[in-house]
Parts: sequence; C-alpha cells; structure tokens
Amino acid sequence: MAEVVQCSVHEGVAVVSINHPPVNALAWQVRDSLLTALQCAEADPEVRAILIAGAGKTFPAGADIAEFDTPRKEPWLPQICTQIEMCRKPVVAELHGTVLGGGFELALACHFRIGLRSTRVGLPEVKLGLIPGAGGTQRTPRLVGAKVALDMILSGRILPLDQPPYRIFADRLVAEPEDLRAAALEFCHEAVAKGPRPSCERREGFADPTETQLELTKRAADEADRPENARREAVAAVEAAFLLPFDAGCAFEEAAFADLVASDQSKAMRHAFFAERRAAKVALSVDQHPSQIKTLAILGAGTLASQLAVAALNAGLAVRWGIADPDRRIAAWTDVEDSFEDAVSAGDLTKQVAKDVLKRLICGTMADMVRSADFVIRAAEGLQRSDMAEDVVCATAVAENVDQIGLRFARPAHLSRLVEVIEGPRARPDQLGSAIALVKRLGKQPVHVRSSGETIGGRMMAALHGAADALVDLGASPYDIDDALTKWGLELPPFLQRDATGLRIVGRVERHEGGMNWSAVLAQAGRTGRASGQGFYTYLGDAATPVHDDKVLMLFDKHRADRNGVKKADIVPLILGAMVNEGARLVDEHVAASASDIDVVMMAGHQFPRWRGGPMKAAELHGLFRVIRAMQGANHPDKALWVPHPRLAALMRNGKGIEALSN
Ligand code: 3H9
Repeated sequence: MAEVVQCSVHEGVAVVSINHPPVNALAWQVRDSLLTALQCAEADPEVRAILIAGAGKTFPAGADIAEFDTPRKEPWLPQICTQIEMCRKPVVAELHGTVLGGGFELALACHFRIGLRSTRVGLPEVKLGLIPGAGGTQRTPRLVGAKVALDMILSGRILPLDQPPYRIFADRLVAEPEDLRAAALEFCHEAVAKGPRPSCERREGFADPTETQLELTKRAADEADRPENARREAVAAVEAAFLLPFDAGCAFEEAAFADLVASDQSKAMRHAFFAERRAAKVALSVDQHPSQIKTLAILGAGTLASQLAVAALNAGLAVRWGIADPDRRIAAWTDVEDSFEDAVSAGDLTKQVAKDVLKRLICGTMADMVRSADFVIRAAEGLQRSDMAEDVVCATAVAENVDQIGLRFARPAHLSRLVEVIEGPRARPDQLGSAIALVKRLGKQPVHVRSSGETIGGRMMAALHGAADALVDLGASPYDIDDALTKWGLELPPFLQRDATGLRIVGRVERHEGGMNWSAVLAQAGRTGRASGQGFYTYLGDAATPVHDDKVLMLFDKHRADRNGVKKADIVPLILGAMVNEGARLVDEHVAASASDIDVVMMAGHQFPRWRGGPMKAAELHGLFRVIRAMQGANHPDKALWVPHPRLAALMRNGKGIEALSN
C-alpha cells in the first residue's frame, strides 16, 4: 500500500504529497506522517522551501469526519498548522480540487498558496454542526475580513478560488493541470527570497475596525434566535479573532470546537452526511453511469411535468416533452420559458445561457417525444407506455400503483432534493440502475424503496399525523402538540399543515381503531382550513396569522372522555416513538433498506431539520430507552402506534444505535 504522505526533494524544494483517497481527508495516519515529513524537511539542510500538495483529485477536503466519533488522537490538526506557520523555511500550498474545511485551514497556515484556476474552496463545517477548528475562524478573517469570512463559514458553500473575493487566498493561479507542479516549484524558489509569511501576523482583513465591529454585532443579532449552536459559536470565534491575540483566539476556537463535536446537533448532522452518501450508493448488479442518460422524455401537461422539465434542463439534459393537447403545448412551453426568465431577472443566469438552455427543450406528441429518449417519466395519471423501445425505462412519477419503476419527487420537483426511487415487484436491475443514474444526473438525492407504490415519506408522515391525532384522542390540545413540535424544530407542525392543505381533503384519511378523525370533525362544523379562515386555528388578517381557538377545544371535549391523558413533556417522545415504530416496520417489510435511509427521506423531502438528523437518529439521541418508556406509558387502542416493534425493542435491549436497524 502506498504511503499516505510521500516526500521527495527537487532542487532544494521538499514536495510533501498527501495520498489518502478518495478526498485526502486528514485522518490520523495522514496527520502523523505529515508532521514527521514537515519536521524532516525543516531539519534537512538541503531543503530551502516546502511544497504541500494533494495527490489524485484534490488537496485535502477536510478532517476525517468519521474520526469525530472516536477519541481525539495526536497530532491534532491545529498543531500541524502551527508547525507549518512557525516553520523557518517558506511553506507553499499547491491547491486543486475541493479545498475544504481542515484542508482549507491547512492551506491558510501555509505561507503562500498557488492553485489551479478551477480550484474551489470553502469552510463547510457548519453543515456538520461544527465551526472550523484548525485556525479557520482566526486566519480567514485576518486575510479577508469578518464579512467574507462569516459568509463563508455560515453558508458552508463551496466557492471558486479564481473569483473575487476568494481570489485573495491565492498568490498565483495556473490554468492547466499539467502546468501546476512546474509553476509551484518555480514559485517555491521565489518564496525562498521572500521568506516565511505567517498568516497569524496579518491583519489586513481588520483594516476598518468600526466596520468590523458593526458587522460582528449584526451577525450576532442575526444568529441569536437560530437553533444551530455552531452558527452562534462561529460568530463568537470570529469576534475573538478581531479582539484577542492570535493564540487566545485559537484557544477560544479549540474549546468551542470540542464542545460542538460532542453535541447532539453535530452528531445528528454527521449522521446526515454519511446517511446521504450511503443512500446514494444503492447496491446494484447493473450500475448505469449518469452521463449515459442524455435525453429525457416527460409525458404530461401539469405542474409536475413542468417542474421536471425545468429540473432536467438545469441538469443539462435534452428534454422531449410529450403533451397530448396541441394547445397545451404552447402554454407549457411558455411556463418553462417564464421560469428561466425569472432566473435571468434574479441574476442567476444570463439571457444567453437561458436562451441556450431552452434550445434543449422540444414539445410534441407523446409518441414522437419518446422515440429518441434514453429515459421516460410519466408525470400524469392514466398515460400508457406508448411506442417506445423495449429497453427504454418508463417510470411513473405520480402516486399510483408501481409495477416496475416509480420516481417520487418531493415537491416542488425543480427545487427539492429528494427522489424516492421505487423498485416495483417486476422491476429489472437495469431499470433500477438507470433510474438511480437519472436521479444523480438531475443532481438530486436518491433513496431506494421497495414497494408497489408506497413511499417512505408517505408512511412516516402518516405515522406523524396518526400520532398527533391519537394524542388529541388522549386529551392533548392540538396547540400544545404544534407548539412542542415547532420548538423541537419542525417548520410546519401537523395541525398547521392540515389547515394549509384543507380539512375536507385531510378528513378523508381513515383513522385506525379507537381514533377520532379530528380533521373531519372540524370540517363538518364548517371549519375547513386556512382558506376559510377557520380550521384547527382561527386565522386573522387575510388568513395570515393563526391563533388558538377555545371553541375548537370545546368541540373536541364533546367527543373525548379523557382531557388530561398526556403530559406536555411526553408529546415529542411520543411523536418520535410512533415514527420510529413505523420506521422499524418499514425496514422489517424491506420497503426501506435502513433507518438512515428513512432519515434522509425525512430531512431531504419533508423538512425535518438536519440538526436533528431525521426522526430515527433523533429518537436515538433522545435516548431509545426514554422514547420506549414513554411509548409504554401511552394507553391508546391503536396498538400500531406505541406498542414497540420487536426490532426496536431489540435495539434498546442490546444497547445498539439506530444504524443497526438495516437489512
Ligand atoms: C473539518 O475539516 C474540521 C476542521 O475544521 C477541524 C479539525 C480539527 N471525511 O461526497 P462524495 C468520503 S470537518 C471522511 O461522495 P464527491 C465520503 O463519505 C470536514 N470521509 O464525493 C465518500 O465515502 P464513500 C470539512 C469523507 O466527489 C467519499 O469520500 N469538510 C470526507 O461527490 C466520496 O465523497 C467537509 O465537510 C471527509 N471529510 O464530493 C467536506 N469527505 O465512498 C465533506 C468525503 O465511502 N466532503 N468523504 O461513500 C464533501 O463535501 C464532498 O465529499 C466533496 C467530494 C465535495 C469533497
């Protein structure tokens, strides 16, 4: 096996190359070897400058995220960054690929940076519930100012190094990959004349102290009420960079990072990171490459079809849009054109790009449109597989029975990330492979489901609503339930959500044994939802402000015997309990492959907050023992809700985490 860090000397320059595929994450063995290589190079009298590079596709893309679940092992990355910065010989970073997190911090600790034009940089730690922990909160604002540093840290975005203001991080850029090493070595020789330039001594980013303090005060106020701890800590750490000596600022950052790594929020977000990647890696016997799908036919004239057309065009596909009614074709084309004009007005696209994109869209009869397609999506009910080649996959995107392949896009389909890829009872492996490849080609998150049309999201949302109704059966107020779930992090809690959908529609859903259909009760009393100004809530001021209404509680009390059957503190554990029970059933029935797939569905498609990690991880972090204890205390006739599923009970008994719930 190749060494994870290789070192060779070229005309007085020690080239230290990190070789730890796939992304050169700065795992312990990399840090250990890197530190040794740096110490050797500094001590070697033949070496006059040091070049740090990443082998393969990228300079390090960050610390090894998996390591955060294990005890910290020295040398820690900040120590290596200090060693580099204090080196008596100039140290140059050679950048390419995605230079992220700890990788970007490593680069900032170097005295100089040369990179490929195509390099992208970023500090995405906040997406893992963390702040940069290897000097990123201290060195970045020193170079580029508090505003840009906080934009980078709080957005976590991956940004182009060759564009302002990020261009400032590079001392020189090179266009062609094959020229990079020679240019970097030449730059190292120039750096010998310049000598080391420690970033910790720079303060040009703080040139205007008044503006810096104003920016920091504004950011602290913006973040004050947000639930994610890492965001507030990031602002505080950048303020420390501004106000404190470098070492004291680093000590603040280190302590905050250590607290965040141990926090449930970060554990949840790290779970999300790996769960999303696992879900995208469906074990396939036939693996289709996304680039093999170039032309997509979409059949149907409705909103879903139009959103799919926009998504496919944005992903660079050629779109053949089959619409039976010739008059609708013109209107449909205009819908899509409008959507791209909006993007031009918002500054997201140039006119020319929008024009070029629209050249890839053709509308016509269904038969004509499917003829040259690599993949067909039926986006309206009742449409039949027309005259297309036998090997072309035709997936249904509407809620109907699935025999072969179903694609369930979270709405709106052009903006949402989630697609549940349903493998029906008669699906072939190659069809499933193509469907997953298409979803990846669209830049969306696939989750594999085995069913005849059921989705993970549908079943889990039904469990959530069923549990909310059952809590009302037991005497809870819908307002207490919505309040508890909002404080927990749900953007749209169940009863507000039903009011928005309309209670006549929601009231048609059947309740199980012993349950009252509270939506139907309200609809019968003329409270049909938000549009009518009255539902679970009464709406004031153009139906914009929901307020609690005692009349609703009085109406409910006529239908239920127990008015005090639920403690407020039990609401969240009981809702989670019902969801995690349904999750265990989904895995047991092989509809979902794992608990982590269920979490991905709920985070990517149903607004479950990422910092909770999805309902399955949230139940684990809350404590499965505590959740199951609350379930056992709930006395409801619908046993599916709170009688713990045997697989869930086994997890608790064996002290296992939710990851163990998989097929
Ligand atoms: C940090 O740096 C903290 C410091 O501030 C302080 C330290 C003291 N670790 O995404 P892909 C794996 S926090 C471990 O499919 P792409 C990934 O799981 C870190 N593993 O590829 C997958 O494994 P598998 C800050 C990692 O080309 C494989 O690599 N950095 C890491 O679509 C391929 O990944 C980040 O948050 C990692 N850091 O995208 C960057 N990164 O094949 C996180 C990737 O077994 N990474 N893996 O499923 C990314 O954003 C993307 O992976 C990247 C490549 C854009 C780099």
